[in-house]
Formats: sequence, C-alpha cells, structure tokens
Amino acid sequence: PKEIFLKDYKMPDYYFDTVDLKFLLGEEKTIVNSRITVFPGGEGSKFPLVLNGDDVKLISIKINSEDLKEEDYVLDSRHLTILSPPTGSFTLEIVNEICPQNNTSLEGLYKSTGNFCTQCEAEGFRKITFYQDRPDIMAKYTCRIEADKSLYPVLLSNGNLIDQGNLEGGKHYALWEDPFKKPCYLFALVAGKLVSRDDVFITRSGRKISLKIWTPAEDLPKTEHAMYSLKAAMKWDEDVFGLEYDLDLFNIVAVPDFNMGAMENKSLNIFNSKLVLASPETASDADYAAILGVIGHEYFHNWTGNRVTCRDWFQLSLKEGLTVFRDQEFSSDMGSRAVKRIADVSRLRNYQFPQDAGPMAHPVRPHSYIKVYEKGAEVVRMYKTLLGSQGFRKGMDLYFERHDGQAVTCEDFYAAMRDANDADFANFLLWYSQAGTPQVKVTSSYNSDGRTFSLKFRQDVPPTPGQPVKEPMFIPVALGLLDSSGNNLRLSSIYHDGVLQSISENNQPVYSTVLRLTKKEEEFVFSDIPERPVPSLFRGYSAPVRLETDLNNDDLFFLLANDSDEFNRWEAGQVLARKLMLQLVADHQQNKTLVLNSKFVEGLRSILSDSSLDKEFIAKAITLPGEGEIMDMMEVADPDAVYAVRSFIRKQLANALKAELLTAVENNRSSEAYVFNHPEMARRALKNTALAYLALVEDAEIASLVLNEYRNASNMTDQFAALVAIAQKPGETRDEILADFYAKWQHDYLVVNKWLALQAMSDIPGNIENVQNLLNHKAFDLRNPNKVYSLIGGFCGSIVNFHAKDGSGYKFLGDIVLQLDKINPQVASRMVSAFSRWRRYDEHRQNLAKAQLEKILSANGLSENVFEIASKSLA
Ligand code: DPP
Ligand code: ZN
Repeated sequence: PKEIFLKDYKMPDYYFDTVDLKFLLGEEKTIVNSRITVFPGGEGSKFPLVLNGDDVKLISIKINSEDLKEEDYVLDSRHLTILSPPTGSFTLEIVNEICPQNNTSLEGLYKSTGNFCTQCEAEGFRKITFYQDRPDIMAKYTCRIEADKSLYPVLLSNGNLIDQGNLEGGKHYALWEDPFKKPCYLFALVAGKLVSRDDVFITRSGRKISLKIWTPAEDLPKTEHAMYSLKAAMKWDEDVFGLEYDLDLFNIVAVPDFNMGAMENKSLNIFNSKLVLASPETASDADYAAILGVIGHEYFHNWTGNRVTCRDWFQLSLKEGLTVFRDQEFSSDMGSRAVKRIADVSRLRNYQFPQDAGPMAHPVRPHSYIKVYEKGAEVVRMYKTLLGSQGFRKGMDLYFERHDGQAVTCEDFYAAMRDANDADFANFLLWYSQAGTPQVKVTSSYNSDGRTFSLKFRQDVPPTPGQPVKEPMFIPVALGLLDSSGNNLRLSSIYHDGVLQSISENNQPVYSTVLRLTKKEEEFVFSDIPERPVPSLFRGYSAPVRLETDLNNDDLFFLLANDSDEFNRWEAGQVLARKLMLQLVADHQQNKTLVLNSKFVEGLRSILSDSSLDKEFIAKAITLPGEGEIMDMMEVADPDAVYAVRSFIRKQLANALKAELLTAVENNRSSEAYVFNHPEMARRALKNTALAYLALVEDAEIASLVLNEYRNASNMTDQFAALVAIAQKPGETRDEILADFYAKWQHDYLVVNKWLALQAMSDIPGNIENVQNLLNHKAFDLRNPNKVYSLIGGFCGSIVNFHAKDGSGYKFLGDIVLQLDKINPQVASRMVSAFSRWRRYDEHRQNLAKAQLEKILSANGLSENVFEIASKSLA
C-alpha cells in the first residue's frame, strides 16, 4: 500500500450537489440505489471521475438516465472510474449490492445483534456504494429505507423524517431528508427493533428539540444518565459558545458492536453501548463520567466537525483536537476542573508521550492517517491560555462566521484565532507539523541585592522518524512565584529581550502571568521580588512538554503543600514520586535493599489527613505515577524492576498509612442511594483508592473488611473497586470472589467485560494461562470489539505478563492479531500497536517482539491497517 501525503492534496475535479439514496435492506443482500447530481470544479470535465468502492458489487450505472456502455467506465477492486463524463452538470445513477450480514469489519453498513447500522468515518462509505469518499465533497442527502416491518420496525437516517408508510409483503419505508450539506463520513442509517427514551430540549431561542435515545427494549431503563448528559451538553454549548442545535430532532442509537467509542453522524449519533447504558448497579463512576464526556463530545461535533468539517484527513485535529478540548471543558464545568485536568494529563503522559517518543511519533497534523486526539486538544487549550476565555470565544465566533458549511484546514482555525484577537502567535503553527514532545529545562536564581528573580529556559525538541532536526516551538508558560508563607507574590515587571515590561491588568495587582517562549534559550527576570521565591511553573499544565527544573525536594514538598494551583500541587507530588521511583528502580537493578524515603510517606500522610482538600484530589495525589510513565523515562525500559518498585512502594505506603487509610474508608462509605455528582464521586474515589492500598496489608481483620466492602456494596463503583482490591492477591479468596461476581452478572455483557478486563490486566505471574482459557469462555467473542479491548487489550496492559521474559505474552498477541485481522482489521491494528515500542526494552525482549512483528508482516492477505502499524514499528 502506498502512503498518502498532505503535500499531495488536490482539489476535487468534480463536486456533488445532491445525493438521493435508497436502501432495500434484506436478509441475503442489500440493494443500494444512489442518484447524485454532479458538477465539475475547475477543469473537472477534462478528467475522469474516480469513485471509491470496497466490497461493492455494481449492478447498473447511468448518466443522465442512459445506461453507461462498458467501454465508458473501468471497474477495479477498489474503484469505479467514469472515463469521460459529460461537460457541465449531470446526474449519476448507480445501483449496487452489498452484504451487511457478512461484514465483520464493522465499517460501512453492518449488522449488530440483528439490527442494521453504519460506521462511515473515515472511509467506510465506500463500502456502502461507489462515491468520492473524501470529506471535501459536501452534499445534501435524502435517504429512503425499505425493510421488513416486523424485523425492522424502526428506520432512521440523518435529518428530518419527511415520509413513511407501509409497502406490500410486510414491508415499510421511511424517507429522511438532511437539509445540511455534509461529507459522506457523517452519513448514517439504522434499522431494527429498538425503543426510545424521549425527551425535549428548549433552545435559548425557544425552539423545541425532540431528543430520542434508542436501544433494545431491555436496555431502555439504563439510558437516563445519557439523556441527562445530552441535555446538559446542549445547554453548556449555548452558555459557553453561543452554539444552538440546528435541527428539530436529535437521535442517539446504542449498539453493542462498535469499533470506537461513538460517532457524530449528523443528528443520528451512533454509540458503542458501553458509552450510553448505565445504572448505579451496573456502571461505575468512571463509566458515568465517560458517558457524560462522550455524549458531550459527539454532540459538540455538530458544530466543530459537522457544520465546519475537515478538508482532508490530515486535518483530523481540526475537529478532534477542538472537540476533545470542548468535552474536557464541559466535564470540568460539570465536576472539578483540577481533577479533570489531572486525569487528562495522566492519560497524555501514559499513552501519548510514549507514542510520541517512538516509531509512531506524529505531529498533531500527521503525514499519514493516524489519530491524534489528546495532543490536538492540548494545542487548542494553548490558544485559550494565550488569549483568555474571552479572546478564545472571539476566535471561535470568527471561525464559524468564516467557515460555516465549509471543509477547512488547521491553518484556517489558527487564522481565525489570530485575526479575531489581532494576536502575534509567532511560530505557533509548528505545533501542527513538528512531532515529538518538547523538553524544557528551567534554571532559576535569586539576586537579593537587586531583588530580582531570573528564570532561564532552554527547549529541545527530540528528533522523530522523518524529522531529524527541529525548530524551537512557541510555548506558553503560566506561572506564579510563591513567597515563604506559600502565597503568590505580586508580579510587577519582567525584563526580557532587552526590554522591561510592566505586568498589570487594568491597574489591578497581578499574581500570575503567562510567559511566551519562542527561542531555544531565553531568560526572564522578575523585578521587585522581596525574597527567594519558589516558582510554580506551567500551571494547569499550560503546554504539553516534558519539564525539568532545578527545584530541589524541599521546594517540591513546599509546592505540594502550598501551591494555589491545584494541578501543580498534584504535579509536585508526581515529580517527587517519579524521582523516587527512578532511584528505587536503579537500586533494584543493583540488587540493593529498597528503602522508602520517609519524607515522602509523611508528605502523603498530610495530604491524606487534610480535610480542606477535595477528596478526589486526595485520591489522585496519593496515587503513584503509572508504570508506563516511569518506563518512558528510562534509557532501557525495565518492566520487572518498575513493577517490583511500584509494588514495593504501594505496600510500604499501605502499612505506614494504615490508620489514615482506614479512616478514609470508614468516613466515606456511600450514604444511601447512588448519586452522580462531584462530592459523592469524590468520596467514593477516596474510599476506594484507600481500600486498594489497604488490601495489600497482611492482616486478617483488614482482609475481612475488604471482603465486607465487596459484599455490602450497593453500587457497581464500590463493588467493582472491592473486587479489584481483592483480585490483587492470588489465592482462594480471589478465585471465589471472581466466580461470585461472574455468577451475579453473567446476564449483563457490559459488566462481564469489566470482569474480563480485570483478570486480563492482572500482574500475577503466569496469568497468561488464565487469559488463554478466557479466550474459550462463553463470555468471550473475538468478533466483538469491546470484548477484545477488555481481554486482549487488558492483557497488553499487564507489565509483568505481556512482557514476560519467556516471550509467551508477545507470542500470544502475535497469534491473536493474525486471527483478528481476518475478522476486523481496525481492531487488529489497535492491538498490534502494543508492539510499537519494542525498541525501548532490553535486547532479549527486542528480539522476541521483533520476531512477532516479522511473523505478522509475513502473513498472507494482511490488511492495510495492520500492515501500516507493524511495518512502521519495524522501520
Ligand atoms: N469521530 C469519532 C469521534 O471521535 C470517532 N471515534 O467522535
Ligand atoms: Zn470526535
């Protein structure tokens, strides 16, 4: 397969104006009828019209109602080329056949538990019919669906329902019309036995929107939280961005078989059911929060993605970076801003940064099709940091004013932000094109005679594949300076680049500011600083960089105790923990006895007992950095040592803080009925984090306490947390309780997936055997993506068993990827990416992983998806 590059972008030779689709849905086959009005763009009619088509069987083709002769077109396995289309506009009519019931790739039109549904992003529409499958082709659609009425009583597509009725032979039809132009990746169709939860939303201009969430009848009671989330999202987008919903109807459909989380099809969002269905008994706080975030995310796409869409797939971040940013802000406003920021940054560090330092490194605007969600959101966040909320809103307003109804690029977004604010963004655009995570080093010095405080910055962007040499980036540094009692010092002026600038806003005293780094090395000197301050740098994580400072441990403990920026308080604790873990890893490698720094223990003790703190913040602050994050910081990643050290520290902390942890459990048991709100979730988070520590203590009383938490739990959050705590230790209790949990929940596939994942992720040595057995368990099915993500994805997250020295973990994954690729290439390629960082490990492991990658690449009939990841990993 040939790689596609951004620089090769060409405007289309032909555009589509209207698209009328007709589907005859059948059990054996589905017939698709498409009628497209085509008009030439630029020099269009000099060129052939090339349509994409994968696994699509052509039945007939007409232009302006006349059958096309065989010599007038060419059909190959992936295209239909019309050699010399008429000059001017014309009508193209195509009839084709597809087999959704055999489509296990879950792209295009397929069946999930008896219902028809679609997934067209990025290039699934070409599996439905022949089309110019690219997002800069925007057209107005109608869609007529005909199907058996008893099997498929509900027929849905985008836009408004304008006609429906019965047909002969027990069939019926529905005709949908979408008044908005859209690219084909936003097309959707659903047909099946579904019922809906109905509600209404009144927009700020007084329009009444009908809201429907569709599921199989038995799942309907679990859609209350999704509906709450949808209404909250609609209100939030009006309040914060002034964006109102634009049709009279909004549908959400939940399906059990779905490759991704969800899809923002115009007015017909299709969701992985795991991100819709929730009840207190079956879903955890994490599930509730994810549903809120993703329902918001897909809804927000209606403006950022659908009304304004991407010109080509290199611009993915235009919609995803922006929409992830929007859903993060939404969740922050609905809960705790600091806690949400901490969770998002942890994710970035454990998943995105390691990727950015390996063979899959890619800029926010990649040079081939790779997804970039979280880092793109960081880039959008930087605009807001630089411009403030109001300036950012001005930029968004201008973006919609300029580009509504268009397919645009990341530069267009940048230009709107810049022009609306008359801003100087220097070389900010480099964030879109340069891969790799910038490293920033800061050294500080205080001059007591001159009462000045200097910060010297140095930035390096590491080389990444295809980009050996990098330029300095534009990095915003939000900061404050703390005096010895922990208060923010007043900032009056900064000397920089030979200029003394005073800092003030409307003559009000200023206690924090944002510096703009643009050079490889530069210095900022603050004047009128009465004592040596402790700087709090990159507050709220103001740029996605790796930071190294000359702050000593005392400074870090000071920040942990005093910083007014809650994110940086957490961060100071993480920096301390990372240093400590890396030191202990070195000790472990040299066979030294491990000893835990008592100051660290006391630091955590005081956090744990500080009743003024948000409880979820405490839970995060007493959680150690992830194993991935630590391995990412090592020259040669050593999974055994990192695992041993993290377990050692956790056990030591559990013993040392036993009394405080017990108090945290006793004081934070759920009051009565489950409520989804921040204070209640925070209580549960603290209690359950404490419980996981306690379960590591060797003590019969505590063991029975943990067991009681499991037995008395009245909601899934508490029940599952107790199960996780118990499952840390091998033994009879573990086996019994795992079996008990399955017996209780075997009828609920979403809960069973949690059970699969928990076992798959286990770091108990030799667990691979259990995972092998689970492959044959009746609860598992290789065709269902959620089950694969739980069991196979979960296993790849086990630092001990996936990286087992005997190579069993790597071989397991290699074998599964080959099986899976035949069923679902997208899911297979996600799994194979667990190998992408193989060069980070020791030589022995490198050889084992490499052999598996080579085995995969040499297989017959490998999909493009898996080929891309596997070959890049080896390159
Ligand atoms: N476009 C989809 C989303 O991110 C794909 N998962 O919302
Ligand atoms: Zn999205």
